[in-house]
Amino acid sequence: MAISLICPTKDPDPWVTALRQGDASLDIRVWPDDHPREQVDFILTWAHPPGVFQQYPHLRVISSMGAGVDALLQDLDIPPDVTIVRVVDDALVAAMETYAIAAVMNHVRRFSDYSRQQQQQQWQPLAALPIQSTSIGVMGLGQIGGAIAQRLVSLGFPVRGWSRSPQKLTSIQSFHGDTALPAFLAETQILICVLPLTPHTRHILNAHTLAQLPPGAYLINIARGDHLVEPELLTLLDNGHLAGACLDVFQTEPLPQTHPFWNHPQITITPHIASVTQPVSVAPQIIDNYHRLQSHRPFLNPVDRRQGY
Ligand code: OXD
Repeated sequence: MAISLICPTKDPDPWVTALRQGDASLDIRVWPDDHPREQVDFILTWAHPPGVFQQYPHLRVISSMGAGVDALLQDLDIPPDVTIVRVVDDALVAAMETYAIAAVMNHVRRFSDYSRQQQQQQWQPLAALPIQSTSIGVMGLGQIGGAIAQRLVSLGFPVRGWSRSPQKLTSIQSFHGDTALPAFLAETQILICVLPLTPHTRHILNAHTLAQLPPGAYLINIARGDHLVEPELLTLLDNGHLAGACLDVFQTEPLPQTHPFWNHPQITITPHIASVTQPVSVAPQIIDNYHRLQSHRPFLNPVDRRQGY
């Protein structure tokens, strides 16, 4: 049986190399090259064209190249008996942590303000936000959100977390469920979104929820563009309720040239780089899952399709 790589927005070569280094006997094919689709039982994918999996009659497992599986779960053509697995990777978590810390520190030490001042050749010291009293709220307390929250605690920030189901994390004030969301937001001065994208969390960052943050709050979104209602963020920035936002993810990527975020003075944009999965780092778990399929053993990191992560 064979593995097919379907990743139209990524270069497949480093993936093929990493997989072959891990197991030289693997039969690896790259979509859309001509290959017998009926021999493929395992697909490794990112940003797949909708409907493409229907070409594979003997498909058994789809592995995401990244932590997020929202694009796969939105594809209603994937038969229910096909298992979806994702990668869980310490390097990926560490990259998300450093991005979150950089975005938080950029805000509390006013680097965006200084960058604006530099353009005006303005020498004007500004007060930094005090770490001990700037409360950070992390939305999503899974592996990534939990690690980010703990790192921010270790830097001295008061940290609170919100998740769908109850989570207990040392030194983090935890909230869960819809009813606790207003209390969580009310005292969050820097909001970091790392939620999985599900029907429940789509558009969770909207005018109603963002207005519940205290005046002068700051938003960091490193989850998915569809968590945020983009025009409503602009309203909250332009009416002065929010101080700014740092966004790594967008409803449309790459961000269209005409998008109003590009020139907004209070928005920092990065091109979906908070974490980029390294093939060599995750190839062993992908190969392991491929062997588990062949030997009918339980998979690593299977996705619960009902929960959405
Ligand atoms: C991921 C991503 O989900 O890169 O891994 O967004």
